[in-house]
Amino acid sequence: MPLLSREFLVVTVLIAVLFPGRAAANQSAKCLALQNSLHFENTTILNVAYIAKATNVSTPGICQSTAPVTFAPLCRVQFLINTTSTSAVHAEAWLPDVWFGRFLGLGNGGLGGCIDYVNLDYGTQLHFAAVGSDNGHDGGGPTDSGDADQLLNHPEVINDFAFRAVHVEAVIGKEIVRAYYGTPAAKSYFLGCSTGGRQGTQAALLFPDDFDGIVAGAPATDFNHLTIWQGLISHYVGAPISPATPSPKFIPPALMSVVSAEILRQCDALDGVIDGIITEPDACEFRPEVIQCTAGETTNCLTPIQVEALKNVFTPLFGLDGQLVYPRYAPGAEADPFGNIFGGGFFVFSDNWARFTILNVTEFDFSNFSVAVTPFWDSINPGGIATYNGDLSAFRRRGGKFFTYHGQRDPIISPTNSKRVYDLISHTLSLPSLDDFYRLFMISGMGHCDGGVGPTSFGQAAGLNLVNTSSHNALLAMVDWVERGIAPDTIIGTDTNGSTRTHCRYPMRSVFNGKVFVCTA
Ligand SMILES: *[C@@H]1O[C@H](CO)[C@@H](O)[C@H](O)[C@H]1NC(C)=O
Ligand SMILES: *[C@@H]1O[C@H](CO)[C@@H](O)[C@H](O)[C@H]1NC(C)=O
Ligand SMILES: *[C@@H]1O[C@H](CO)[C@@H](O)[C@H](O)[C@H]1NC(C)=O
Ligand SMILES: *[C@@H]1O[C@H](CO)[C@@H](O)[C@H](O)[C@H]1NC(C)=O
Ligand SMILES: *[C@@H]1O[C@H](CO)[C@@H](O)[C@H](O)[C@H]1NC(C)=O
Ligand SMILES: *[C@@H]1O[C@H](CO)[C@@H](O)[C@H](O)[C@H]1NC(C)=O
Ligand SMILES: *[C@@H]1O[C@H](CO)[C@@H](O)[C@H](O)[C@H]1NC(C)=O
Ligand SMILES: *[C@@H]1O[C@H](CO)[C@@H](O)[C@H](O)[C@H]1NC(C)=O
Ligand SMILES: [Ca+2]
Repeated sequence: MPLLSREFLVVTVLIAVLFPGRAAANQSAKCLALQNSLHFENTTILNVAYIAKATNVSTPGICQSTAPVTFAPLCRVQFLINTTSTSAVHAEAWLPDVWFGRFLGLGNGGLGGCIDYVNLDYGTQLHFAAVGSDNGHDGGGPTDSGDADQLLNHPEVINDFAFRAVHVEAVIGKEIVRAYYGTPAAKSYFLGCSTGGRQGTQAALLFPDDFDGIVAGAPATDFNHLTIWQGLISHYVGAPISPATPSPKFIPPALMSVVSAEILRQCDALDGVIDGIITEPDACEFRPEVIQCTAGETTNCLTPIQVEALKNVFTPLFGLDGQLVYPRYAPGAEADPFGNIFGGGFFVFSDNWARFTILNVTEFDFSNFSVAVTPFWDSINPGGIATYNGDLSAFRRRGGKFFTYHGQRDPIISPTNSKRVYDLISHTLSLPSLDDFYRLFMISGMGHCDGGVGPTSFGQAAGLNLVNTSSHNALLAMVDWVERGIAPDTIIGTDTNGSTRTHCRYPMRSVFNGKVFVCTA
């Protein structure tokens, strides 16, 4: 089978270049014809529009009101898949005129709920036919929890969220691509982070044929345990509080900055460079006692209760049976503002997941929340959300490739958990190294999915410092791996000022050689 439909590609590009007006007119008519020509079971074509030039299009639902389309011309198909009589997935396919024969499925974030318009645009910029869905319910902007109340007493909506939306997005999305271009996509890819990283992992486990290459960042794997842990992290520091009666465990933001400065003082230099980046937080044994208040001291220091709270934060979470529930919080990550897990309230995703899918109630008092809930949560495991299973054998057997990455300064999902998942797969498959199909890149300094400190942009999503080479771009690296058998040994991150750093794949370590960081076994 040819890797790409090169003749098709060349013809399309030539027509576009030589006869832009004429090609556009034809392409537009061809696009609009999809409104009546597409017929798939349980699927309604809601709207079809040809977007001739860079523009802002309006979006349905409550997620965003407009989305930029910088890489036009493309054909936009909005559709609805009724997955059961009580659940439905809204989705969009963006089909660029200049198509390189590749399909791209996109993931979601948090407990949402939002079509990933930003990466629909990104995918089409790189000439993929890109498809995104709302994960089965509408909601989940950057500041809310994903309108997770739509999950309450709707087990089929939970199933869409936990495993089904990305699958139907791939199945129907590929059919739309085939119908529009007259040829199926030669290769299919997935791109997502956080919940999207979990969705990519779930796809590899449950639907190994859906994607040839999966780019899954900061995966929210072992989801129930993650959610218990996040709730407890917020609880350790004093949730819930009221402004009138703050918990004595609470660490106000100004004091938290003192904690972060002390963490850097104790651990920044461990990697040989004082640069605000703790290359390997697993090597940092932070001792909060060092800044405990001495007699008469009242400012910029911790009470014994606050010291205890921080010790809990930076200790792995064990269940009442002594088994590890979830790894510890990464020292240094508390400085990243994303998610505000130390804000004093019970962490919003934990609150919503508990109420709307585990307890099935609208109100709940989390004052006494504890790790003792773990067996009960495990027994419910809504929609099979856990996504903690090392058996990727079917995905590996069919030649699938998996690129995963995790910020070492991730403030809401422990980067150590991605190592734990790597080790789980390695044990389950009896493979000491997963290099032939699964590579995990630990990104020093990076927060949740992107940002943080230092060179942390490597094409993992739109809106970053995009460099269009596979050495610097995770999605293009994946294309090289799937289509040319060239696996990424490292991924090079770029900073806003253009400086770069080579990031290493686990279990290699990032070591300073006196001049730059290099990867060593
Ligand atoms: C599309 O192209 C064909 C062949 O080049 C031409 O005959 C036809 O008129 C074009 N259609 C439109 C709508 O421009
Ligand atoms: C899209 O909207 C943004 C923000 O309002 C604006 O800066 C940009 O110019 C718009 N782009 C186009 C192509 O209209
Ligand atoms: C499909 O889902 C939509 C949105 O939830 C709903 O309005 C419609 O009635 C559903 N159609 C069927 C046939 O169930
Ligand atoms: C269509 O939906 C029904 C349930 O509403 C389901 O049984 C059937 O398998 C679906 N068809 C496809 C092709 O997914
Ligand atoms: C990256 O590639 C895309 C698609 O070819 C192109 O539109 C974009 O300008 C390129 N960006 C850079 C920074 O080279
Ligand atoms: C909540 O509903 C789920 C089914 O969606 C059920 O398995 C679970 O036991 C319920 N929780 C409680 C506390 O009853
Ligand atoms: C939490 O535990 C305390 C001490 O056992 C008890 O007094 C209180 O009522 C509990 N609160 C809730 C909401 O269960
Ligand atoms: C970019 O910024 C970093 C951090 O501020 C600094 O260490 C580095 O020297 C800068 N690089 C360039 C090329 O300006
Ligand atoms: Ca350092």
